[in-house]
Amino acid sequence: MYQADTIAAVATPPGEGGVAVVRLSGPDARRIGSEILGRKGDGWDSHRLYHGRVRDPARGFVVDEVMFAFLQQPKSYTGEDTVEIHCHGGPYVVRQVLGLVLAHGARHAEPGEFTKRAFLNGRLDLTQAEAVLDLIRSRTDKAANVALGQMEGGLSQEVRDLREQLVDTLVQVEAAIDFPEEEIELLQRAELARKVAGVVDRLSALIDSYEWGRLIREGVRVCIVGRPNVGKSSLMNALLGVDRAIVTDTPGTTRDFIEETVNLSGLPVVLWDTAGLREETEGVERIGIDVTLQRLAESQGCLLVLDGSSPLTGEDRKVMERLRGSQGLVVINKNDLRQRIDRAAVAELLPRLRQFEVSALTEQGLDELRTGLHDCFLDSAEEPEIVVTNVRHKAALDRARSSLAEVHRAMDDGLPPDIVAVDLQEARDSLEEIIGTVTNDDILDRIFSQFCIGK
Ligand SMILES: Nc1nc2c(ncn2[C@@H]2O[C@H](COP(=O)(O)OP(=O)(O)OP(=O)(O)O)[C@@H](O)[C@H]2O)c(=O)[nH]1
Ligand SMILES: [Mg+2]
Repeated sequence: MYQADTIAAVATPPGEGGVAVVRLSGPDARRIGSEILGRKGDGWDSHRLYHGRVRDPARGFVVDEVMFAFLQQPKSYTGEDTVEIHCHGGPYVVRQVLGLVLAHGARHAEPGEFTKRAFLNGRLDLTQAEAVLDLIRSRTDKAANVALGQMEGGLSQEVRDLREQLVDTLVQVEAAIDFPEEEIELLQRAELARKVAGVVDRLSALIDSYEWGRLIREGVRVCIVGRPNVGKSSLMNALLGVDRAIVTDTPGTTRDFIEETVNLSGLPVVLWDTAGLREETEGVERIGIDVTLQRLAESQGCLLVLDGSSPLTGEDRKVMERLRGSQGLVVINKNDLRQRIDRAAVAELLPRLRQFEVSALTEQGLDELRTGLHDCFLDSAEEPEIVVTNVRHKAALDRARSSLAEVHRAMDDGLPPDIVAVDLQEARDSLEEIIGTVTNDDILDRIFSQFCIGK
């Protein structure tokens, strides 16, 4: 499948450190190791750490005093004979050791080539190999947990299960092709349709988890909007727990937008405080309002702030008209004062947005608002059991689901079994692409080139 030569690279990051690891993998790993370590490699126990000296046999001097291990195939990361040399972590030493290894016949590894070999040797499937990269790149607990779950095979197992089900179904459909006189019976059709629907449900859960994962990684952008002086900046400060935005009783205080992130039960929310919206203003305030409108267009949701102590104004209504069709919440602020707002009128103008009564001043109602905001974007607080984070997986799952929609249509229309079979095969192929049972070199190159050298 690939050229079984011996590759080598430095597995640790560049620069100075306590230890650096030079790793070799392939059929000559043991020979090269024993040549530069000046020892007979035949007697090495696998998975044992030895003490030794790396020598340059040509020049006859010691390059470094090291620890090294021999990992006999197939019980190594790559599934091949592997030698790991732990040398002192200075650039000069590392260069010397790697230089010797290469001079003795190893080839310098390409980015991700060790992991690629692990995949090609069946040590990992494709989703697990990709999870290695995700784990290396993780920046938060949640991201690391998701990557670990995928590395341990959570996603692969689910995809394999679904594939099995499709293969079972395919067997039945193909039997109907081979024995046309026994066309798929009506009863059997219903049974097949039920099975396909079950697979579609589970595919949909995986596809939905992608959105969840994306939200957890990237957060949502929420724009705080409203007419001047309703308390947008006060609300921003209250949600952040610090006085970040300037608050005064002069309408038109906020001119530029302010961005800060709050963490709502694991959901990062990027809040934008903006200039109050009103018509017929000029100068700096007008520019601020234009910025608000632009931010509003770029946000994924809004917090519309209204002043509960005042009846709705024409300006409030204009803002509400802009928000028709937006996702978000209505915040009726200043509920520490006597309330004069007509909530029913607000509900009539923005029926889809839930209303929350708060006081940015006394912080009353803020916890409910936080929960409401969280639920508005992550309707179930439940973390999906398996989270799809990779866009390649998501695309393949989407393709599998559309093929199954075709299967349904074909069965409903009573089309012949060979047509049903083609769509089922397509769905199966899409699932196999995810785990890498069928794949092509382009995809592999694209995946593994994202890795660092030495992994
Ligand atoms: N009583 C009371 N006053 C509040 C509350 N929230 C804000 N205010 C007051 O309302 C005034 C305006 O508050 P801001 O937060 O600056 O209002 P804004 O919507 O950001 O105003 P612009 O930036 O001008 O659009 C200030 O005097 C605040 O102290 C509240 O919950 N209760
Ligand atoms: Mg303000």
